[in-house]
Amino acid sequence: MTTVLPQVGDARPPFELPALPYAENALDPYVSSKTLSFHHGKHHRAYIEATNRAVSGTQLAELTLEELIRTVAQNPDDSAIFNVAAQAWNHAFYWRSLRPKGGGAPSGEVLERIERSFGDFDRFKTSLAAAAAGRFGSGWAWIVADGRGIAVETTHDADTPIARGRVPLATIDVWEHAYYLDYQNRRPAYVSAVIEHLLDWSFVGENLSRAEG
Ligand code: MN3
Repeated sequence: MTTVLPQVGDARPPFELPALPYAENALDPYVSSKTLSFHHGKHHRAYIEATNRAVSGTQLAELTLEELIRTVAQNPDDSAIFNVAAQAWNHAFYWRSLRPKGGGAPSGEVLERIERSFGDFDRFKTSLAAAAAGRFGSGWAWIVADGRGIAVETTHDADTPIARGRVPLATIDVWEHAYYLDYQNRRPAYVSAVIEHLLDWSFVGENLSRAEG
């Protein structure tokens, strides 16, 4: 199986916290530097460190991060390891799903797929916003490849589409820690800001090309 997120997914333990792909204040005002500092420097780091502790000295330490996630996803007894490993991966994928001056509309193959599945881009955006805002409790909203089209799905807590062999194209973290400092309880305002101003459509296109490659 090809690596979904190169450099992160194919890394082996001890895993390292991937650097943010932009400055900590680059997503202001939509995601503040204070949020990014805690989210990346504390939350994401804690998931990486917990994953390293969990696999240290076991046969699981021989697996890449994506192999580890798919392996422990098969066994309910490994749910504690799954949760931290999946969160280590999900956050790396989330940083890459955003960029300063992102948002706008995609073109080419990505837009064609969206139109095939949703009719038009506005209906897609409405579906993504509703899914992300409506996910009960903690979790993630995902744009995923779906046959010749594109689908929107959500996962609960740490769950990730790569555990089921799905191909994610971008994600929005909807855990409260992703937006509470900036938006308090207004998750829909955070989701809307991400979609309109931060989503990196070139990353979506890269993931689609890799999936088809
Ligand atoms: Mn998070």
